[in-house]
Amino acid sequence: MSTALQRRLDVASTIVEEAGRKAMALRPEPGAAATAKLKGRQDWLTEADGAVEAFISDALAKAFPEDGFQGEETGRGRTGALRWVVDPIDGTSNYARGADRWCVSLGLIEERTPLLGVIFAPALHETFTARHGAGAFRNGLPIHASTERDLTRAIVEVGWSPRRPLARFHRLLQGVMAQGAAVRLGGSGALGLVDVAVGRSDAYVELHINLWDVAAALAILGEAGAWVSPFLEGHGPEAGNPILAAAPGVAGALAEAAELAGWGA
Ligand code: LIP
Repeated sequence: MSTALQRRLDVASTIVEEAGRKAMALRPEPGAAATAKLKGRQDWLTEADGAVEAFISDALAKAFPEDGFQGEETGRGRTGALRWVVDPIDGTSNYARGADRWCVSLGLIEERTPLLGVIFAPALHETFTARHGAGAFRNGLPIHASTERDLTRAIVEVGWSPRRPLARFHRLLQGVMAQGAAVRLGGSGALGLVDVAVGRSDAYVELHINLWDVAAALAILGEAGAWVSPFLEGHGPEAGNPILAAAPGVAGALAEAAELAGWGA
């Protein structure tokens, strides 16, 4: 299976790199008149979302016709024992304004096991990859979650969306900050999660996130030695779940603070 998986990782990396180039070519200029549309409150859709997802879906259908496919914009297109899951532009609110913090995220899962992930941030010149059992990498170099054990020294990103009540977000933020952590909010869940994998931050927590946002990052986090909440259990694959990814040394204290804030309620 590892040879077949490695071939899938190699092909996926080539497809995502080309997809990233297409997205860069379509990115609005900073300060340009907004051309993006709203799918819902603060939930943006650009021309690139559809074009990039279609490109990735078609390329995977040609390379691995037996595999399933699910995209943020088109849903469950194809079924198969292995399922590719794509967020064509993660961090769309940033992308739509010409900012750099966005990425193309492509993961492969089998039932509830993350098998591989490719996350390409073209404007940041970074590619994150991982294959189950074979390590996690940033631009081809091995990465590992941080060894931080003290939340008063930690950096924690708290993801936000209107998908959960604002009061609960405030409680979560307060719970994390009361532990002494410095808080970030970057607008791309996938990049916030790989920051944990590479050790640039010590945790990412969000009240609700979707499968396409995390499918690639779950494989990368697992291979980078991060602690990750059981996102794929329950209704995670179908309806999303909360997520906490953390350096092992701060995971317990942060999970306790998040629980107290009612993160999983
Ligand atoms: C984003 C997620 C992020 C969430 C944002 C948005 P998108 O995905 O990565 O976790 O907080 O609201 O959902 O919409 O940029 O693909």
